[in-house]
Amino acid sequence: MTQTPLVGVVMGSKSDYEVLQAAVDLLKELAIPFEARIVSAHRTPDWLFQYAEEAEQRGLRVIIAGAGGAAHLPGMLAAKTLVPVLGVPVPATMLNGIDSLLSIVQMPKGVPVGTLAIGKPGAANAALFAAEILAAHDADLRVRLREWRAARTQEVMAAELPL
Ligand code: RP5
Repeated sequence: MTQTPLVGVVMGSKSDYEVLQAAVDLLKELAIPFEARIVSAHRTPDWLFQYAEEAEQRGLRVIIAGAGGAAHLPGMLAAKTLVPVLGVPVPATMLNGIDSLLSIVQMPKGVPVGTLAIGKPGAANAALFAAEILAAHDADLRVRLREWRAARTQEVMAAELPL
């Protein structure tokens, strides 16, 4: 993408990309400028702080953060920036994402993280949520979102059961 990114997609590990790709695919489909980075809360904490501190001045309007296990990445980012953070729980351990979901959703009062569903559905919805946030000030994007929804409606209306 050559335009200034509006959405930052970050993940704790390269292994999370299998899930976060669902967000990236939708951002591409909706023609929303984005960037994607690996930012680990416990392995690259200084980079996490730098990313969060620079996010607003670089023009990011939403951050989508996915992580597995003790998933502190979204909460730590939210603690360091006023850019809205959407958290995507990644199923990465024996607990299949329940650990990540609870880590992300149970932010103490004062530092919100908008938490989505576990895995790819959550990643896709994070991108759609980001698009809705941006569409509040972007009439063209609102049209693209309406068309995207209409296409999903048409898929259901056209579906036939294998009776
Ligand atoms: C978390 O640990 C990451 O977000 C990932 O979901 C999980 C496993 O990371 P790797 O061991 O695959 O690098 O920090």
